[in-house]
Formats: sequence, structure tokens, C-alpha cells
Amino acid sequence: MRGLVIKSTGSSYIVRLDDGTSVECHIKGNFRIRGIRTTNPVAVGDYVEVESQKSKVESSEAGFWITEVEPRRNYIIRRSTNLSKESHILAANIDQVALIVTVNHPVTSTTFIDRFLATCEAYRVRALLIFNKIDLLSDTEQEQLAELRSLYESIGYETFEMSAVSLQPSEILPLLAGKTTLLSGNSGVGKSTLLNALFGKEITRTGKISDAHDKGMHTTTFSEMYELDVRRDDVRCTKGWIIDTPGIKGFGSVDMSKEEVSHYFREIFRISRDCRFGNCTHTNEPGCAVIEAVEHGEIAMSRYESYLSLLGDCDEAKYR
Ligand SMILES: Nc1nc2c(ncn2[C@@H]2O[C@H](COP(=O)(O)OP(=O)(O)O)[C@@H](O)[C@H]2O)c(=O)[nH]1
Ligand SMILES: [Mg+2]
Ligand SMILES: [Zn+2]
Repeated sequence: MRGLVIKSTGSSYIVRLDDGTSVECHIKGNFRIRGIRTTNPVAVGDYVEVESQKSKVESSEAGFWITEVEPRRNYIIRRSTNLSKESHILAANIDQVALIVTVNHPVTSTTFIDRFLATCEAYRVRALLIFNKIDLLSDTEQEQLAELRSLYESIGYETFEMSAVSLQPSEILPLLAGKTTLLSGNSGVGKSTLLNALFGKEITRTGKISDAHDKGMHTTTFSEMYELDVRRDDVRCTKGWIIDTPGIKGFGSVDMSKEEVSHYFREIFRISRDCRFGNCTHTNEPGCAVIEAVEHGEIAMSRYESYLSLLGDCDEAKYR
């Protein structure tokens, strides 16, 4: 039987079979993938082959077993710890990532946004930037919001704004219909609130409880996939999947070489073609078109600073 992994608990997996039923499965066999060392061989979003085994006398093998994982279209990983060579697959086979951000309450830094977007570029996954809690913004913050949206739109990203607390699902469903979307963003920005608003019921806890949980040092968290099947008069196509990764702030940076970093900042990459040197790092070289563009305000200072901060990470990694 073929199925889709919709939840992982660490020791077992919930698989939605093609006939619509969900079963709890364990793993049989060795699913190590070449090239990466992962702590979880099977991830949410994986398509798998499931076998059921009848109870035998004195056998603990009764139940459902995952015997095969189909090749992944893509996957998003997180290094278990900074120094670890092992990675945790957060989700597989995703179409897009929705990053929930807030201008305030809490402040989402542009560095966080830019690192996240760079990672999406590296994975070649479409990123949607959704600004939440617009109901809480002061006039100055409203202006900031408009500036940020126009900055990211000018680079080529799609941006949206909402108030998850008073959200009409039809405002956001068209973005999610027919797709598998990974939900991400800092703790407290409103991811759970958005999920609950989309489903019209509490499917995940909001606020304090999860916040306290997030602060736990090494809390293990597991992804879960929710099927969007909210049929409402005002929305035509609402099928799709949302993946929630509770307690995971971002998915960290992928391994990038110094040369690669600028490839993941679209506007920097475009302008870098005019740099005098082909191997320009855009830090202090003469004839650097990027630095010139920053000085003339054609590249935002915040973006350039984020670029430098990612470059800095590469140096750090080298000396580990
Ligand atoms: N005023 C306002 N509060 C919000 C909004 N979205 C979420 N919140 C509140 O922000 C807090 C954190 O939200 P939560 O969904 O738990 O954030 P998560 O950590 O990203 O899942 C909760 O108290 C929510 O009620 C919004 O659009 N406006
Ligand atoms: Mg939450
Ligand atoms: Zn340059």
C-alpha cells in the first residue's frame, strides 16, 4: 500500500494511505540516504510503501511497517546542532514555504528574514512572506511594514499581510490551495493562530503553552502535516497540505560556500555581474558593483548586512 507520512513522533509515523485511512507505522529496513546523515530516515511529506503484518505467536511484529521510501522531490533539513554532522529532515516534497513574520510583537529581524530567504533559494523552494499582526501596528510601524513589503517585492518575493486573530480563511486559502506548504517563523508570530483560523477549530495550541515549550533547551519537536479541505462557499479549491514544525524557528542555513552566498541574494547576484573581479566577495574589492549599489541605495543596507552575516558564518564553519 502506498501512503503519505503526515506525522512523525520519533519512534513511529502516522501514514495516510491512499484509501484515506491513517495508520501508525514503524520502520523496517535501512533507509539511509546517500550523501546526508540524518537522524530520521523517514520524514513528514514522504511517500512510502506500507505493509501490514498479522500477529504471529510470540511475535511483536504485528502492525504496519514502512518498507520503502519513494525518492524525494526535495527536502528541508536542519542540522541537529551547530557542530553536528547529522541532520534532521523537517519535511519532504514541499511546494513552498510560508514565512510568518511580524514588524512588532515580536520583532522579526531582517537578518532572520534574509537568512531564511537565502536558504529557500538554496533549496530552490518558493517562499511567501506573510506579515502578521497588522492590527497591532502603530502608524510608524505601518510605514515600516509598507517599506519592508516594497523592499521584498522589488527583489521578487511575494508578500502578504494579515491579522491571524480575525482572519477570514478565504483571504489566505488561495495561496495554499493545491500545494504543500511548510509553515515557518519565529516563536510567537502567530503560526498556530493561523492554523486554527484556517481550520476553524483548535488543531494546535497557541500562545503561552507552546512558548514555554519552545524555550526548552533541547526539546525534540516533530513536524505534522494537516490536510486543507475546508470546503466553503466563498472558496473554490481548498485542497492542500500545511506542514507545521512546532518549536523550530527557522531551518538554519544549508552548507554554503563563500562564493555561493551571493547567489542566494537575488538582487546582489544580479548586480554582481558588473563587479570588476569574477571572484569578488563584495566586501572590500575595488570595482565592486555591489558595494556601489549599496552606497547608491539600489541595494538595501539591511540586505547587504544580512549577506555579510551569512558570509561570516562560512568563515566560522571553516575553522571548526
Ligand atoms: N493582536 C494579534 N495577536 C495575534 C495575532 N496572531 C497571533 N496573535 C497572538 O500572538 C500569540 C502567539 O501566537 P501563536 O499562534 O501561538 O504563535 P506561534 O508561536 O507562531 O504559533 C497568541 O497570544 C496569539 O493570540 C494577530 O494577528 N493579532
Ligand atoms: Mg505555535
Ligand atoms: Zn563585488
